[in-house]
Amino acid sequence: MPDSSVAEPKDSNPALDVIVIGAGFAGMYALHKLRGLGFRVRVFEAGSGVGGTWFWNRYPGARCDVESMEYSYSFSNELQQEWEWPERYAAQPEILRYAQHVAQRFDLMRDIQLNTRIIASVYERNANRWTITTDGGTSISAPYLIMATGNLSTPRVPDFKGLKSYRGKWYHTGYWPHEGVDFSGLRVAVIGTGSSAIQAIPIIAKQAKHLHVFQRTANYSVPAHNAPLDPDYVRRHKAEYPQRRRAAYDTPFGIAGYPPPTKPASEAPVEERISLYEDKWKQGGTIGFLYSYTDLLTSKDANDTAAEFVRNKIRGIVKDPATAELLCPKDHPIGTKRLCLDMGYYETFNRDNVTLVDARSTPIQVITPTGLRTSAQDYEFDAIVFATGFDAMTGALAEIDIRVQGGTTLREHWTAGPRTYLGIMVAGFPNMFLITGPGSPGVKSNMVVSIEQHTDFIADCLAHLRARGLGRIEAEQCAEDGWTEHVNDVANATLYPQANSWYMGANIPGKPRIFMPYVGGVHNYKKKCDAIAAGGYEGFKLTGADASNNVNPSTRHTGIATSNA
Ligand code: N01
Repeated sequence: MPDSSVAEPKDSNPALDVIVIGAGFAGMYALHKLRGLGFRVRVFEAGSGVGGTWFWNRYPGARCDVESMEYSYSFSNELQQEWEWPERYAAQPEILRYAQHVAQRFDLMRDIQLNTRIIASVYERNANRWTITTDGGTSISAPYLIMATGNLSTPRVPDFKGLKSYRGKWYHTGYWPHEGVDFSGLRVAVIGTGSSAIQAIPIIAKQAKHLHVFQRTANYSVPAHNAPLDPDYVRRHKAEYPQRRRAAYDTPFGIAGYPPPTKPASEAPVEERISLYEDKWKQGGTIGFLYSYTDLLTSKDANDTAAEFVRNKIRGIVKDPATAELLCPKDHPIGTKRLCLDMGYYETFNRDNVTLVDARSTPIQVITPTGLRTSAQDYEFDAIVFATGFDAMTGALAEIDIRVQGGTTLREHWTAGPRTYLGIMVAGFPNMFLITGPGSPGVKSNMVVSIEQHTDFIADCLAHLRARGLGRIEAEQCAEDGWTEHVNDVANATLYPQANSWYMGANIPGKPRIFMPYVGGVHNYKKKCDAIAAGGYEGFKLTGADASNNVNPSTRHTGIATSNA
């Protein structure tokens, strides 16, 4: 638990160069990378262990939708050669085990403080330092602050009336009990049909006496066809790792090995299209499916061909025609909400103990002591699972009172929606970096690839400042304005804004509707970042060391030290 015995704020570790908030994949790599460059770094993590998303999301069936050979760090060839992924798509316990292994292998834990939630961070311009405050009242300061707080780390339970009165057990998928939950013999409700629900429902259905699924918006899902990894495939993949990792940066999603589409759907005859979609369905996976044609995410007509293919699959799998039709998504183009990946989701609705409830036409009105009431009827449940998502991308940052002393707060700066330069810095907030922040391709890419690329950019930038005796970097307002406009322009040229997705902030009442991720692709984004760095950090203002910010002088002017990877 956080140290609540400390009454007065005090600086418990004055000799730091960089504070990192969050010990998920981003915070762990930031620590490793910056430590390798000689920076003195400390990471603060709210959870009692490392792993971020994979520490918290322990719901049944939790699994990554990027193949495990790709969803892994590339910074250490030894690590990627040694680690054995058992399955095509790794399950949460396996990914958590990997995160713990990385923490141990690279001796990270000595600089990670667990069980410590950061509630405030304040930048003092004269001192050129960020001071963070923990929920135990301790203050720590350093010249640089890195927010590795994650994009899907603020679970959201809708503001249902009556929840406090509920006498059964309730859970949120993003905040799952470590000891697991046994639903055997219970009457269970799952509310929501996003990626989390679609993974959890088939498993919960096998345990529960009866499962009711409350669906407000039907979602598209493609099969994972998960299976144990073939040792020959793994051997070949590992032999090609260096080329594959490089190639990932030349792709829109940061994942190599999927041949990019070469023609628009409009140019393909109907039979050819169906045959290609059929092949992709048989192969499984979301990237392959969306990579069928060049225009699936830019042309509604093209998109309709893929959407109708999936709807026909649902109609073929689900035996009851009314249930099948209710499961067919019709209100948004396929891929504009995160395309889901499942293991027997639609098939689950053929079970006698599973009922689909239309929470759009008969909305949930209140949680009762014994269950819930919709506009149509009362239901009784022993357990309710909220698979209702997250305050995505900005939620974790908004929970911290981030401000510049005598100036504005981040919440104020983002009143009309998040604005960043490259998703990495915010104008008016010097020396504070975001890893995969809004305006970056992060959530629209293989997260681990984007995390490594962002962290490398930030680390190079800090080494650049140090080598020149500089102490402060801030994004210029015009650079932030230009980038934010570019992010919007790129999104508006696609179908993405047509969905009420968390990418748009649409799942949180009152949240500004602005498309938050950069969908120009990892390839274009990385080229832009590389050019900016090579040009001396265009769009950033780098200023002098008069701030005397105490960046570890032993490594000053030495350039980039060798990493111990
Ligand atoms: O959350 P979501 P999630 N009454 O926001 C419904 C990543 N992820 O946790 O669409 C009734 O997608 C809501 O309905 P609607 C992935 O990026 C990855 O599932 O707003 N229903 C929706 O159906 C993913 O996109 C993996 O109409 C209500 C659901 O709750 C992201 O996390 C696995 C409601 C929320 O879906 C979030 O996924 C899991 C209400 N009042 C997650 N309020 C993999 O790697 C909300 N809903 C595979």
